[in-house]
Amino acid sequence: MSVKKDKSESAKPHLDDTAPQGAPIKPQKSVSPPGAEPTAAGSDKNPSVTNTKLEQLDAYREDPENQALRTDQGVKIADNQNSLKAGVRGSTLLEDFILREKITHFDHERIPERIVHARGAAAHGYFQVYKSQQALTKAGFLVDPGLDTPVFVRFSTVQGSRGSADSVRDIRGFATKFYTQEGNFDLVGNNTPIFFIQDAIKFPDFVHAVKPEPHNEIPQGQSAHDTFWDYVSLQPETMHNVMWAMSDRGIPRSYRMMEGFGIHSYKLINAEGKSHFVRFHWKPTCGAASLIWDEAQVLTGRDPDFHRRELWESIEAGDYPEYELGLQIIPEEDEHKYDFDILDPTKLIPESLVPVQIVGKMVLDRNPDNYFSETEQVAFCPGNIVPGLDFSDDPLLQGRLFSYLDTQISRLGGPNFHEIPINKPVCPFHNHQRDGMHRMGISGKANYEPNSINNNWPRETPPAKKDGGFSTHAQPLSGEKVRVRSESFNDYYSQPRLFWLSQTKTEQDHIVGGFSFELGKVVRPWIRERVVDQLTYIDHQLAARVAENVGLALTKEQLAHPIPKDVNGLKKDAALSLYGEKEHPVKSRQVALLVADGVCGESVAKITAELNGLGIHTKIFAPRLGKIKTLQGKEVNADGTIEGNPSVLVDGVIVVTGKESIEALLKNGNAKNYLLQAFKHLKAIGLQGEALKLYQALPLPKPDEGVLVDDDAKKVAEKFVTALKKHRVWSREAAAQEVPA
Ligand code: HDE
Repeated sequence: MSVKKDKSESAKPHLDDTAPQGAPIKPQKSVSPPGAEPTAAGSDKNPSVTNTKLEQLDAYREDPENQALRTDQGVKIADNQNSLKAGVRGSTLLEDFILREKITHFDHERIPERIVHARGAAAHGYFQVYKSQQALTKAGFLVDPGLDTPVFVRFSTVQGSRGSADSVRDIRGFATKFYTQEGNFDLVGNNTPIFFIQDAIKFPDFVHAVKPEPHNEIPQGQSAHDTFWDYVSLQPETMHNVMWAMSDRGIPRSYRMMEGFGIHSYKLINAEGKSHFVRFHWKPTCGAASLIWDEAQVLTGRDPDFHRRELWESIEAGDYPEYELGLQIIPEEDEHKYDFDILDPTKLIPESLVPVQIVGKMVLDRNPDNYFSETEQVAFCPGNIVPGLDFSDDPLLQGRLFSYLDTQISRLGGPNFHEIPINKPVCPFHNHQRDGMHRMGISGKANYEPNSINNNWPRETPPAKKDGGFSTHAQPLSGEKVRVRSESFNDYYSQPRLFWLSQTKTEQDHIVGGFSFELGKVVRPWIRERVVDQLTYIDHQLAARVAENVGLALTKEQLAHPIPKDVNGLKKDAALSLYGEKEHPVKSRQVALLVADGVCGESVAKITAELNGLGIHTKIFAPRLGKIKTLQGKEVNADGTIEGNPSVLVDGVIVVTGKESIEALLKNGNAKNYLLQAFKHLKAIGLQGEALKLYQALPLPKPDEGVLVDDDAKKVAEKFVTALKKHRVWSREAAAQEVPA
């Protein structure tokens, strides 16, 4: 782990205004537009961004420059084009060791994909605590603000295979490996604060139900099918997480605009041995935001790598994704204070009951060099913790402690996967585990303990306030050995109702839409009926609206189902809503400028400067690539074609004035479709001067509050930014339904 040396004022950057005063956080490097240059491996593109983990990986990086092509045994190869044959047109000889080695290796290139979370993308970075949390924990990475702890973070979808699309409706994984000085800590979370089931023994059932159906392996990357909804309707504990999945949380705008949650209650243990329960949160500094459902579906075809690409390109551009670590702390004596059980992973702890304390920041500042070596081979295990942390008795977490280590053994081919470079701790590790497939380390003479032939090395370290051995928190236990579910886990509906009531009207509409779409794909009518029945226990209006959309009506008995009680007196919790009245940060948003020959170049420059000044990325798209002639007789460079960069890839669009340019765009179907889709997906549309004509030529309603019209370039940009801060033009939703894009 590297120790930050520069604590000077200049190390405190303007971009870190979210950090408390005095927090020593690294400055970001200057930003260039994402995707502006060819992409490259992280070490080529960002060699100056490094940390102890990346330095450790340097030892394994291969550099083939000026090197001869050789076999795996080091023999130089003279001909890599032709196999060895018996005569010029004869059969291939078994003797050809070069061919056999090459083909054999190729034949074994694939490893099993992850059973869940197979599709993912990852990045390197670092974590720094703002202020010592020593009152709560002795874990060094949470105590010493002078340390930047290397991290590797993998984001994922759950249901789809490795090649599935990014923008599907699904839960997202958010797994962080902290390479601390005291060993690896893996915080393997999701983008929702709760899970579908309460007990690990149900996980295989749940996953079988959500994965593609067994007979035809349909559908890919979606829960919209019979077996998922059959299971959900029969297992009401799933309803809370299902509500989140059907909401906009199920279709995040990007990984950098997504919250992360450790879900389970863990424990923090301080140097005096005192324990507090904790729930971990990641809060993105860009704010959390989502896609629109139609947009998400279009994106699966237009750019299946949408989230992966955005993550990669932002890091290359130097616009690093950042997340603050938040803790919800529950003193041990408050364990039973709530209407729900804090050991139940289907329950969140409302932030208005236990506020999230922001304690540090994680910055993702370097891309991997090799997808397979790093992103695919990284092995997260919730069982990887360090002194100062401990597990709770959450029965889902307890099962996970077993499952992850176990799954890596078949996925990565043996018990030595911790020796794969990406998985290795950055601190030394020695023990008496020996042999097994793919053993890399060359171990010393004694392979047992105690021993006298090597002076009993490596030796145990007793627990200590600092740098001690791991000791499990001494938790008093009582009770009988039983196979039961605690009664305190029984309320399945109060929290889904709290979630529902905390949403804006727009968000509620989207939840109704989510359920209706998915149930619309369910073929067996009794499954649809049972899901609607479940919803009546959460909220009658929600159930009635979904019922209507799937051709059902609520019965008298269903309308008599009791309304669940408030959660600790709470009817709403603002933190559960993505949108509310919140203003969204505009930094890192992507905006398209549509141009053609004859565009006003001065306007392009002014709009670009205005937006870039706020950290917004702009791209110029035209009917063709190359230099576009401006009104002023100069040229602007097109970053891409309108056809190849449709509006679903950006957060908003500005059409720049210029008589000839607009006339050309009026003849361009892709440009017209750009505005139609931007309108349909509730995006801000800037129309400068002549550009209004393009809008007026389309079957669109009169400009609304999200269609910003002005002759002046600077003014149109300013108005546009005001609309962008709302993320979407929510007031347009009804009108957008009628747009046939
Ligand atoms: Fe996982 N989960 N899970 N899970 N999970 C896996 O481990 C499992 C659960 C999560 O980017 C697998 O290495 C069981 C909750 C993420 O590599 C597997 C149970 C949460 C990732 C597995 C759960 C998660 C996984 C598949 C119930 C959120 C991807 C491959 C007891 C807190 C990590 C692998 C990555 C991956 C098992 C429940 C999140 C099969 C048995 C709850 C983010 O071991």
